[in-house]
Amino acid sequence: MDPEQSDRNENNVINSVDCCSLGSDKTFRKRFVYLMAYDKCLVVKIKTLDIAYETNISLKDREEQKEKDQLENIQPESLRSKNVKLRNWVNNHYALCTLILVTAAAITALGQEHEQADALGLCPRHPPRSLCSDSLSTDLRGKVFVFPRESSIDHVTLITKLEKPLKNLTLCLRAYSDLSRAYSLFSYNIYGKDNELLVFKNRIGEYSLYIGKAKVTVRATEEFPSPVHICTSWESSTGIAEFWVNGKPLVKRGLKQGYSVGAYPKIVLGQEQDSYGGGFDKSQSFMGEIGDLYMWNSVLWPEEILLVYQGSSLINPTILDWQALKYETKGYVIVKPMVWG
Ligand SMILES: [Ca+2]
Repeated sequence: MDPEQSDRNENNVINSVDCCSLGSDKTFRKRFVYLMAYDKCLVVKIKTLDIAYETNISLKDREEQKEKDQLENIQPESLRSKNVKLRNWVNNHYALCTLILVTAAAITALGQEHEQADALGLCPRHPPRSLCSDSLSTDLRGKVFVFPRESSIDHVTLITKLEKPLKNLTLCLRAYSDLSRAYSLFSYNIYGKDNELLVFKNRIGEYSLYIGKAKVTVRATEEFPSPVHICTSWESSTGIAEFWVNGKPLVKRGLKQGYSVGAYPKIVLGQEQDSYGGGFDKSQSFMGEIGDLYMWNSVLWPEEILLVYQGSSLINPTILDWQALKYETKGYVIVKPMVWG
């Protein structure tokens, strides 16, 4: 699907909830759990699910499917049928998340509005302590994600705790692909907004940067096929977008001056999102290898870009760090040594 054909798959179902936004702590003792689904807050009564909560929190991966089935059976048949989409999303990493998702599905299906949670004073002013932040990060120095086949399934989700909108950003990565068709290099959506930040390769030597659905396109001289190092930056105050390909600056463009790129992103490598964490199209998928991905909440100086291109790790990445990366792979994605960097 063309990345400009936005919002086609959007709906009001909470079809994606990040474990990072679950909270319970003190509110759990009050027999409530709140759930932040980005711009919505649901409060969930822990009642019939008490026992399930207690017994599921420390489950091992291999037991999750069994427990997930049990949890789903807690829902009445009518609710289950209403929440097919949501169930497809059930996160298989955290039993707690699974439980809350199913509970939230029930609450949503029962027609309770998220405002109720606010009315009860249970919604946090800030997103609660991240469960995901406890998940292990991996040092991928010298390694790449290999996307070995063309599909509409295979992808990597990059996990970051980005709670404030971005006024400035820089993104760098290395990619090696022999695709000559268009593909997504970096797809960043926020809840309810497609193409919030997207780096898209249209054809050989032509790259587009999308900010808040607007787009600029730049041209570079490059050999095909050959590994490429790409940095792109955007600055809200001027709207100036820059591309650097293999350490060389391309002609500057400008877009979305004064805009802020939304927080709580869903970041996907390997596929181009048309909804929040989904809406993939095989014809825009990436096939090849991606490595050395870093993202900052600032515009790097040209000297810094060159250091990054040369492989220096002096510049401390604030949003995504290849040397401490939190990610999840889905489908056929393999981590291998980088042999071409
Ligand atoms: Ca899109």
